Amino acid sequence: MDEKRCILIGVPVQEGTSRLGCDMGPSAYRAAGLCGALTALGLVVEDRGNIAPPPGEAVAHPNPSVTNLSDFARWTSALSEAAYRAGGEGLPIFLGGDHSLSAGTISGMSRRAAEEGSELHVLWLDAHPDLHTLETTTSGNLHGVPMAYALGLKGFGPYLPPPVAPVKPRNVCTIGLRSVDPAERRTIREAGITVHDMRAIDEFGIGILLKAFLERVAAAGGWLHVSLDVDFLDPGIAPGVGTTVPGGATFREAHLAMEMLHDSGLVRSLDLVELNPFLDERGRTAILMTDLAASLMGRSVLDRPTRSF
Ligand code: Z70
Ligand code: MN
Ligand code: MN
Ligand code: MN
Repeated sequence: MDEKRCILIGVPVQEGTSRLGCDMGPSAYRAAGLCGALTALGLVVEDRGNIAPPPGEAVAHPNPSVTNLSDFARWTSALSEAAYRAGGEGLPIFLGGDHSLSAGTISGMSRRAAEEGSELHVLWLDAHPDLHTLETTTSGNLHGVPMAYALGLKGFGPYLPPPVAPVKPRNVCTIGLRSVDPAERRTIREAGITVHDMRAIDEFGIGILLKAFLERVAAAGGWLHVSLDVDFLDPGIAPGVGTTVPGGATFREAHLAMEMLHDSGLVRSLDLVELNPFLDERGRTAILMTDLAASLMGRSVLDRPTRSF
């Protein structure tokens, strides 16, 4: 893998949500200048444009709430393949699109890591754990299921093939949780993933929590995938998202996390998800997410441009 090569892949999926607008996410990142911000860091940036799933027929599920299952299955297989390929060529950044895309990106990156003799670790930055299965979801919005799929949990067959290399629960750390459904609570307990909710951030500080996880990834010689949901951030600074949950991460907490991720040298892939430009205010959420991605890729306070809205 070329360490300095960054591959942008637009993923205009919105079928995992009940609000329209996430399909404009990839355009908003491009308009916010993501490509130029990364190039300015000395990275070789290749924008592969947007990907599309193959066509297919609607599929019904015994759980009547489940919506757009066929879209989810087709996006997942297309993205899994795209991530597997790009993960062997550079550092892919997936420009969402709603969080359902992570079922594909994580399973593809996990397969790539396994093939190269490593284990994929996942840092999940989100207000939600997205740990529903097709059987437990009550909203039926499939952006609520990708982490469960990537873990290889039961409850997706026979509609999706299981991931080639399911992510091990001990390799997953979620930070920022503040909206968890009862079925997800059971899964967290039974599967044993690491969970740092907002209370833990307040009590210990995000730096301490993240440092402990990064040390574990490094000790395991692991690959790290970061999945950044806009709603990880406080809605006061990031209004451009369909599911705002009060009490999110601050500007400083989020930037610190990105800077520590950069300094760790462990990150192999990144999802930017749930940006809804239709709900944004003069592009400020797209710009903030772009700045966070640039921090993760190495921009430091000494070369951060001053931006005005
Ligand atoms: C809820 C559900 C969700 C993202 C909202 C919310 C899921 N647990 N995920 N926003 N990214 O509908 O299943
Ligand atoms: Mn999410
Ligand atoms: Mn969320
Ligand atoms: Mn740095």
